[in-house]
Amino acid sequence: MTIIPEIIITLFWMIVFILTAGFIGRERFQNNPLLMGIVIVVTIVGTLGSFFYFKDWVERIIDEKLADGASQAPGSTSGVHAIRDCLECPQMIVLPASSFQMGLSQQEFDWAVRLGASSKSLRTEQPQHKVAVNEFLISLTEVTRDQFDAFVRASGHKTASACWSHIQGQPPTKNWRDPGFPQSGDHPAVCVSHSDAKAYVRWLSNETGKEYRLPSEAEWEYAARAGSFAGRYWGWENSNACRFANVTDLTTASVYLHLGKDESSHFPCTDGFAYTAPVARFQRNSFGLYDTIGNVWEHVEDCYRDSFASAPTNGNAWLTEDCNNHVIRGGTWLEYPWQIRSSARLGATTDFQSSLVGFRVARAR
Ligand SMILES: [Ca+2]
Ligand SMILES: [Ca+2]
Repeated sequence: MTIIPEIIITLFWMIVFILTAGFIGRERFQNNPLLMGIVIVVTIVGTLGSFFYFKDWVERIIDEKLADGASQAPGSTSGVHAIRDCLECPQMIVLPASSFQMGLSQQEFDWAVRLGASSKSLRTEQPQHKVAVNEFLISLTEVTRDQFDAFVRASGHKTASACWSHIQGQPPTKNWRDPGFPQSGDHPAVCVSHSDAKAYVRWLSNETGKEYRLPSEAEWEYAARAGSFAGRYWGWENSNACRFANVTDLTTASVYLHLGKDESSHFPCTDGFAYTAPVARFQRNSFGLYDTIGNVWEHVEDCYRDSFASAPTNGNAWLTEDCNNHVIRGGTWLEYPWQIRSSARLGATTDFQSSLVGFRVARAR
């Protein structure tokens, strides 16, 4: 983060304020009430604006320092008590019961618009509302190919080969074994539909005797924000995203030449992955979770609605009887920066498969 503009602006208005206060007592100044009025009004407006600008800057620095301090070495699970219910089960951690503000704050809304988001699309992430979440467990990472492969081998589950490729215009013929780009076993399983993810958690429940499920949308956002009030758990800046997530970086932009050249289309940094990245490769959030934002969109339990009006406030999934459209969260390796946010959400039909979409799992204690 560059701090020079913030310091210059704040110092400038402090000096103007001090000079104005000094001039007010002078006779020549008092003899010109119009000039004095204009100067006082401009000074007050500028000083107040500077104060709020400075306050916002301090909050951003604090948030990024908290994220830095909480972050651990990539791939490390030190400091996190992870639970694994079987050899091929995802590692789980306990998140404490708490409450948080779900959805877009006005500050996030304004920031997302500056990144390039449309006001209309952002309305689907509002109104911001307070949600109380019970204690639950969530997987440290997205479910990997190896973990999904164990499920397929044991259960005989068949997925469709109707996965949308990452290449626009290609017919949807891919599948989780061949998403259209190279993956090793520690990459997130993609081309898995909401139905496939539900089948996986049913199998996991049978295998372990624990009640595995997809996280509710509220649980997912609580987990992804990890106490941060910024638009991303690491802060607001685009320039440091590549330390925390696999995003549309300069590596991806070198492959997808149709992407624009500016910061509205990709992040101005290098994470080293043109497509998906192995899970737990980047710094985790202060809860200890990896890749909540970026790498792949993640299925959650809830049915999709285009607003949070009347959404549950108890952390439960928001369901309806005739639900064929479910929520996905977190953005991906091929997404505009304005979609790489804690609050970003989309709807996907129950059988929708994409090389951009995977999932992580949750369960009660
Ligand atoms: Ca990338
Ligand atoms: Ca993710």
